[in-house]
Amino acid sequence: MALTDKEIKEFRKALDESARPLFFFDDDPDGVCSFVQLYRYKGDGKGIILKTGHQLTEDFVRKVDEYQPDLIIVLDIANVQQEFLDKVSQKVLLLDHHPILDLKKVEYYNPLLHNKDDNRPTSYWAYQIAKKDLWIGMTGSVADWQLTDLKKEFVKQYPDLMDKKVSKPDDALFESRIGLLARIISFSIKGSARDAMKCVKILTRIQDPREILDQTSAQGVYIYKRFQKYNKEYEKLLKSVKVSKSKLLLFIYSDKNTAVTSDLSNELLHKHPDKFVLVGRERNEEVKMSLRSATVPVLPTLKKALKNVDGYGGGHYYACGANVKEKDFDKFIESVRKQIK
Ligand SMILES: [Mn+2]
Repeated sequence: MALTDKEIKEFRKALDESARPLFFFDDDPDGVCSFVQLYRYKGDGKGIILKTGHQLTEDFVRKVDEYQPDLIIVLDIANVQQEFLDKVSQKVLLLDHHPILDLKKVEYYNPLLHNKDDNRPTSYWAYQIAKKDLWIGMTGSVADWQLTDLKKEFVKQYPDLMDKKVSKPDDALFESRIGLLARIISFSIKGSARDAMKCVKILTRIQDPREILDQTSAQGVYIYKRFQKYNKEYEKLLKSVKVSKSKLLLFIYSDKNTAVTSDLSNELLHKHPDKFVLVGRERNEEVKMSLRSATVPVLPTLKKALKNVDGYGGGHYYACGANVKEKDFDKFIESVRKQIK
């Protein structure tokens, strides 16, 4: 069982009844597409993109005090801290699809609470609530490596954006126009939170995906240009990746470049589906990384490798993020290597 009809209606009702909702959302396409759908449905409120490594900490209580919302909605955030919930007086709705957190003082909407195998993306559920912008729900879902049952209606309405024959999520992501849109959104929100929010605001005003894909409106051109700026750098990095015979496809780059570990690891896995992909970015004596595999469960492998090293991480079963101190990085990699043999 997925999120129940009752839950969907309850969420929608809370949004309908709110006069001043404040949204916190993840800085990836799934988070952004979730926010954009709910914001367009409501036509009101304020959004805050979280560039804090997928977590909502008590530091953000300040933002709540500033805006004085009557409802707080948290979207696609893997790590919501209890201290935040304890310090705000408003009702908080958490819509998410990451592993279940043990939290109090929150109304928790997560398909995993009903079915341990249902982790359909947050933007998919936002679509079920808003029922307004199918293309945005689909973009966020494809970005999170899932097609879902939105596909059937989507290929009917937008045959030019995805062929109905596409059956694998990564083919949708890397070989269709809707996937390109997902990657455009991912790149357009790189950089500072301020720059990212500017793009997100523009996204809330786009009526048709082709405005961006074919650059047919000034807003679309703006988003596409932001994408191109980061894409150039990205393509260069992608070309420099060397693939050996090892099961582990390891690629580390320096922080002179933008954070694209998630984007890179996705594309490398699409190109080399038999590999265990680990892409890291060195910064401040830490390696920030994304891990992907189609064959080896990533989350348990990561959890084990994190034992006895200075670091942390988590995510989904086959896609994770982690942070390990440089001094322990070799030890960490050794453990991954041993496990995936
Ligand atoms: Mn997500």
